[in-house]
Amino acid sequence: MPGTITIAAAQMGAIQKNDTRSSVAQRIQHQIEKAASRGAQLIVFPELCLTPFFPRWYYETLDEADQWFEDQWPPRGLEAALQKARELNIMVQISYAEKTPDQHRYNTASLIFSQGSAIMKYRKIHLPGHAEYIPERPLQHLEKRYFEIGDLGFPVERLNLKNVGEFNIGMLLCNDRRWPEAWRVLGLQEVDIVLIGYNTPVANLDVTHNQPPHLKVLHSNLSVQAGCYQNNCFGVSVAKAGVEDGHAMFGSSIIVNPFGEIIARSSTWNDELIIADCDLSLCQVNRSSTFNFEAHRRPEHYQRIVEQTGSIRPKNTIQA
Ligand code: CDV
Repeated sequence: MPGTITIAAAQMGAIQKNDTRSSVAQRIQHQIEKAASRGAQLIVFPELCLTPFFPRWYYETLDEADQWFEDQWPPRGLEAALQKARELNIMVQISYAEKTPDQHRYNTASLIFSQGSAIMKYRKIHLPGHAEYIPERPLQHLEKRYFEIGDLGFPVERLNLKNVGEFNIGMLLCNDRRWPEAWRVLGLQEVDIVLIGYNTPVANLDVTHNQPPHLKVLHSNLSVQAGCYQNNCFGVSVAKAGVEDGHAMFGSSIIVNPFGEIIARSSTWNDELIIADCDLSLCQVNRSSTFNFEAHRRPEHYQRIVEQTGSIRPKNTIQA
């Protein structure tokens, strides 16, 4: 049975268009040092933590958007921060726009193990928004233009960490957290900790319905709390927050336990560290009772989940 791991969620305030990479790298290094000094063994940064959330801007060609992509490892300017993490023996998850040597572009998260040599990678699967400029939208969300759908599935790796023991870790990125299928694929691999970075605007993306900001936070928390409870895992859900290029993002980073309870939450829209001691033995409680998948799941009745994408209403109407 694994023990307790101390995890830091490093919420980041806005990154503006003109911010230099070295200033962003310094912010990241500062949080790594602070987290390590508070005993954290793992620190998690938000989605696209090296750049502004550039999919809100329309570029006619992909080449023009390439200024926001990383085509090398480690990403430009991060060498010192990652070296510091190695010295401090802390695992780091960063997320960034990735351009591969064969010209594929992904919205990617990488977990760098404490020894610094090995990484685990996830490429975002649920890409929200649209691929073309839509003039009537108050805010563009062009992830479908700039990124391909992740090609790695939802991987879970088994790690062995000194003083903690063996545990299983997986990742999601932003919109993925709203999809129960993504969580369940991780849950079916006995994931103990799910790392999630996000950029979620306060403004409405749906022009047909005006959702008040408090619902945005509710839906974000609801998704992570349900995902953790139903899949017996901790969730570390980390925001890019604050006003970026005039657009507010609601922040509200949280760490959630396997009972669905929020055990740490951010209170600002700035760079802010929240830390929790996560007792991984708690993952076994419902894994061996309410959510013992082997005993209780009925996959023979779940075909629609994998065979169908859109919803289909019943054929016949009953006069009631
Ligand atoms: N970066 C994201 O994936 N953001 C979405 C927005 C578009 C709603 C999210 O689900 O938070």
